[in-house]
Amino acid sequence: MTKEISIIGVPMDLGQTRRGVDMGPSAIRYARLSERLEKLGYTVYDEGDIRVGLRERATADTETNLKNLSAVAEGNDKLSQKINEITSLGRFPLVLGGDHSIAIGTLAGVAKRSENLGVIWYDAHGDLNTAETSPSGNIHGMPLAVSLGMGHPVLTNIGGYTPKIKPENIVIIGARSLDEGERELIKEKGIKVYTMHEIDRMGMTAVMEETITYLKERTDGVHLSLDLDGLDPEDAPGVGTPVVGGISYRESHLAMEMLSEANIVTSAEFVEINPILDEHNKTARVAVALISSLLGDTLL
Ligand code: 4U7
Ligand code: MN
Ligand code: MN
Ligand code: MN
Repeated sequence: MTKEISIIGVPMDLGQTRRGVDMGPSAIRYARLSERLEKLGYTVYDEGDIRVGLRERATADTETNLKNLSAVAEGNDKLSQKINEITSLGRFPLVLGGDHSIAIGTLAGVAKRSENLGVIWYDAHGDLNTAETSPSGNIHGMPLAVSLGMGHPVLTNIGGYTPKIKPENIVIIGARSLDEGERELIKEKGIKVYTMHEIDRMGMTAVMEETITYLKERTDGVHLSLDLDGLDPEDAPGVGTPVVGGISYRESHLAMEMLSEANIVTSAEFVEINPILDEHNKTARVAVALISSLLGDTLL
C-alpha cells in the first residue's frame, strides 16, 4: 500500500435529520488521527473539509420525498472531484464523515479508477433504499443503492457515470436493521450479507476470511465504508441511528487487522460519528483506533 494518505473531512448532516454529525470530522481530528498515522510511518496530507451547504438553507425536493436533495448532491459532487485529485496523485483517500450520504461522492471518485471495485459495507443498515422504498426520505439510508445505479438521477449521475459498483462485488457486514425493500433488493441482486446472526454463528474470523477470499478473487481494489453504528452502541454511542446487538469493539478491531494483513483496502471512509450524542468523544476515539488497525497498527 502507498505510504501517502490524504484525509478529507466531509461535515455533511443533510442526509439525515439529527444535528451534530457534521462535527464528526473535527472530533476524529481531535482524537489525534494524523499523529497516529504519522507514527505508523505514513506521510499524512490533511486536505481540510469539503464545503457543505447549510441545513438552514437546504430545501426539500418537492417532487420526491428526498430530503435536501440538491444540497446533498452538491456536496457529493465536490467530494468526488477531490477524491479524483487524490487518487491521481497515488495517495490513499481517507474520508471522515459526516452522515453516510457522503459515500455517494466517495464511491463516484474511487470507482472511476477501478473496473471492478469491491466494497465492504460495515453497518447495522443496508443503506439500499430508494425514494420509493425509504421510510424516512433520508439520503443516508440510500448511498449503496445509488452506487448500484438505483435512485434519483441527480444522485446516480454524480461523477458523470453510473453505476459505480456491481452487486456481486459488495459485502455487507453487521446488518441487523433492514427495511422490506432492502431485503428484496438484496435477494434480487444476490448481494452478500453477513448479518449479526452469521457473525454470532461463524465468528468474526471466519466472516473476514470469507470476505477477503471472496473480494480478492473478483475485485481490483476494495473500498471500506464503515458506519460506526455497525458497532454496538455500548462501544460506539455517538451515532444518530443506534441499533442494539451490534459488533463489538474487539471484533471490529480484529476485522481491521485482518484487512490490513490481506492488504486489499484501497480507500476508506468512517462515517456517522455524532459528537453531540457521544460520551467524551468515545466514538471518535474508537474510529481512530480502527483506522490505525486498518492501516497497520499491530499494538492495539
Ligand atoms: B445509516 C433507515 F428506515 N433504513 O432508510 C432509513 F431504518 O447510514 C435507516 O446506515 C437508515 O446510518 C440508516 O431511514 C442510514 C430506517
Ligand atoms: Mn447505519
Ligand atoms: Mn450507513
Ligand atoms: Mn491488536
